[in-house]
Amino acid sequence: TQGQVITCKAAVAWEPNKPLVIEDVQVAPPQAGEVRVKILYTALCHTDAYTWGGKDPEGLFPCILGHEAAGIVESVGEGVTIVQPGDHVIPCYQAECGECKFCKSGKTNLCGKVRAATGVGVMMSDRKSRFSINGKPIYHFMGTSTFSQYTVVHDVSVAKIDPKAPLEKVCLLGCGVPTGLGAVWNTAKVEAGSIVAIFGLGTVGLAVAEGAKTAGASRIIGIDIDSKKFDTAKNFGVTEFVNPKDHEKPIQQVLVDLTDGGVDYSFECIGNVSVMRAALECCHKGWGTSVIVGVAASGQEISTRPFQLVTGRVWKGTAFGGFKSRSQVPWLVEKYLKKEIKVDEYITHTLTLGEINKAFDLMHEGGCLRCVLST
Ligand code: NAD
Ligand code: AHE
Ligand code: ZN
Ligand code: ZN
Repeated sequence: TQGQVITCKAAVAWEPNKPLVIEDVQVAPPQAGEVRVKILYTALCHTDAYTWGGKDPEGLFPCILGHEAAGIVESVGEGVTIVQPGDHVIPCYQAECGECKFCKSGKTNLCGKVRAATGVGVMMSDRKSRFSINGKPIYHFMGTSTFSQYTVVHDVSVAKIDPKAPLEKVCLLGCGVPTGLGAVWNTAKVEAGSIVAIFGLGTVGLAVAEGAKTAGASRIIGIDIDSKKFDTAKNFGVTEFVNPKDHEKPIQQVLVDLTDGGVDYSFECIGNVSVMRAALECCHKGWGTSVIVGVAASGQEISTRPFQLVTGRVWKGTAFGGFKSRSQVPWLVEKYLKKEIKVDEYITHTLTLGEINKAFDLMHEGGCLRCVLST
């Protein structure tokens, strides 16, 4: 198949909110600096639902969504040395080139090399898509487009992993789990003994709990409007549960009262701007730090009284938990193989690519964390 167009099945999002359609899609060969990957397993993340729902200013249609996956390199374009056919890989929506201003700064995991193209659904070299249906281009998404049996990614957007790792599990290390763990370890740098509050107990929030537990947090308070979330959350390290619906007072006040003045660290893992405000305002005066992890809809803005920051609270955000993708995803895979981090526990459902619309429906049900699709 090397050098040839591959026709395969992919789930195409033709329009926002319209069911995805499994189509025969032509996937062009990888050009210089590109890699064609046979995707074997892909999970759904809330961000896919967000873009599909028309809430993403970068969402273009028709497109192939998906960004939490694992597969095997099928072929590589000219000049690619990072991987070779047969390598087991995890596509990385946050690239790592090692050479750009961002990568060299040592201050961020963001990479600037291909971001201009991945934000507009095309490849960097010619600003074109490698996906088409009978000649009509279909946009890429997040530089990954994993809801397809084959995809083309930039070589800086692919992490080579240990072939011993089960791809049907480690596909989760493409987004949600690292995001939560890294929000704690890299972005907040939570110290032992800290009081932590987590808003939203989906996969990302639970991974924050797991990260906080390993960091030695003394109290891990989980906040969710769905009380059923607490049972599962306990297994990930949440020690106390608060449902805002059980309280008359604003949730930030409830937390301040529970914690003698506020928490040391809070994490917003929902994408709701009023909750982001509450998450900042439940932080302790003088040092409390709040990390925004959730992705808010187009047009939404955050606000608070500046006095909150003047009096020492810190507002931060995180992308992919601050992990440098190509160098650290393989390390996370090793940690999973050594049983130092959970992955299997987040997988509540398994379906096939053909059942993807059912998988989107499941995301709105409280009992679903991650649904892994086999392609
Ligand atoms: P999810 O839908 O599984 O979890 C969200 C949880 O929030 C659910 O348990 C829900 O019951 C709860 N919730 C909703 N409204 C609430 C409210 N008002 N108060 C309290 N709880 C509430 O989603 P997920 O896959 O875990 O993703 C969480 C968020 O993180 C999404 O916005 C996603 O787009 C974002 N995300 C960001 C990054 C990043 O790099 N920054 C990476 C992955 C996901
Ligand atoms: N396209 C949206 C923003 C989406 C967003 O913030 N994405 C997160 C990852 S979510 C993964 O589930 C991220 O890492 N952003 C950094 C980046 O480089 O995209 C918008 O509002 O335009
Ligand atoms: Zn995601
Ligand atoms: Zn870079």
